[in-house]
Amino acid sequence: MSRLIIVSNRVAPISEGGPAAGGLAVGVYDALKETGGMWFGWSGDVLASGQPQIALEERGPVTFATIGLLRRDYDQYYRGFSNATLWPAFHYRADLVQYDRHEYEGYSRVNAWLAQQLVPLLREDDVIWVHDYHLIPFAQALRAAGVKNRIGFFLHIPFPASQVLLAVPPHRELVQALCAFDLLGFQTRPDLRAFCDYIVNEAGGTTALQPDGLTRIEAFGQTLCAGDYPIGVYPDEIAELARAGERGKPVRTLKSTLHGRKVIMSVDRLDYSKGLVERFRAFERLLDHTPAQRNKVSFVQIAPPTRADLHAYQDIRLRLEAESGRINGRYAELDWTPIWYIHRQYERAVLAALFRASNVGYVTPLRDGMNLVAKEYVSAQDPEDPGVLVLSRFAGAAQELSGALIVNPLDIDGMADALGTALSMPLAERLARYQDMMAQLRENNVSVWRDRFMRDLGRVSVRQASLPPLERAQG
Ligand code: GDG
Repeated sequence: MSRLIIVSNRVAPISEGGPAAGGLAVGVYDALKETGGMWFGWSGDVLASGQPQIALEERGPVTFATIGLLRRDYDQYYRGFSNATLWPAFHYRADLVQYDRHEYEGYSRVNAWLAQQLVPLLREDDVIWVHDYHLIPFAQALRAAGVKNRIGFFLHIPFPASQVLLAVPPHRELVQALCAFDLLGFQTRPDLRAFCDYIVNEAGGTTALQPDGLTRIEAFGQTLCAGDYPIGVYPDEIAELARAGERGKPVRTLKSTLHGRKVIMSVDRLDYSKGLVERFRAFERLLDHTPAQRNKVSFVQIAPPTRADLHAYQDIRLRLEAESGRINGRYAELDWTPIWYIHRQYERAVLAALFRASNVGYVTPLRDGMNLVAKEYVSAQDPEDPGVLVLSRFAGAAQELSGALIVNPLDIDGMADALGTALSMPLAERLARYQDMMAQLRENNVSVWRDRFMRDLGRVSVRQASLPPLERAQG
């Protein structure tokens, strides 16, 4: 059987309770620990000088192959082009896009270097699955090094509309690089459509939907396939974690502090794409418009630090601190704090238990590839007495979780209304919505996501070699 080789920017440090904050780490680790294989990528170390060396570590069925980055590479490839150019652009924040040609050169250079590090570890029949925006040129780099294996790519974040992508100066080179993969996976159909739109209208290529549901793409002299593969979770595993934590200390502390008040819960990396400021304001609006909710509900926002050495992230942190202080200053009483803003990380089991103990899951990103927190929140609920999910229409998860109260995160009044509706929703309706969403989560769990992608990757390369040229193009 061929080995699965996962390549991602960061190989997550895995502790007993699974990986820490970050959706890619959670999803990929869950997918890999079942099949076994190798996970290759950056160790998280930044070296001042020297020659970074690969470290290999076996943990059960998974081999972790990690390597440090030199300071300049970290600055250009990771902090620079990946996170100050691609991340904002792909989340529709053209206003935050910074571009520096040297950083882009660093991005390309580090991709080529990482690919060269991987080559000696590869076997002929390995299947390589590359993840996310840091590694767009990775297949091109592997091919240049003579690698003939099947190579797939999954984008965890949105693929932006062409007019937004054009804000990234080397947009054409990036899309051309994507076309060196055998299979491209996107989180949702709208992301796949956005990619196809670029291929047809900007790159002069063709796309055609095949009977098997994959989209065949011809562009830049390459033929490849693309599809949508919404990432999932293991809902029953999360439910079990949440149930086990029901009587644990964090939940007891929460409950004793709340004195029977309701609780709205949010968990996000502290990222400007997550819509935190708008979310705080909508909670304030709920208190403004519904005096009966004052002193009856608290909003807990857990927001572990992330990319704290980037200016845009320091800025969102300051804004949130100001907003939570301002709102608490307006409404807090001696015995009640409206917003608990907690800038630290918790264990996965604690989060699951807190989700279960809360009445509303409040997940309102401005843009999100999928958003696993939304899926984890639903999974963690008590099946007899579930909470309500309030979910942004701009999270990929909204394409699947129709049992949520879907909101526009820019509509502060609309979000405040949805919070009010969620807090007073009768049990029968909560049950119906929960059951609907749980059925969906079970049907498309993270193994299904992985298996669909791997099955298609196994098919495409064989077929691409034998297919006749496209007869009919579609946008
Ligand atoms: C990217 C895409 C896509 C959060 N705080 C803590 C913690 N977390 C965990 C959550 C969840 C994960 O991190 C976050 O995943 P999300 O999906 O919500 O968001 P991103 O990190 O932006 O992930 C996203 C995802 O990739 C997967 O494809 O869904 O759209 O942006 O699992 O529970 N975990 C722990 N402590 C925390 O304090 N242990």
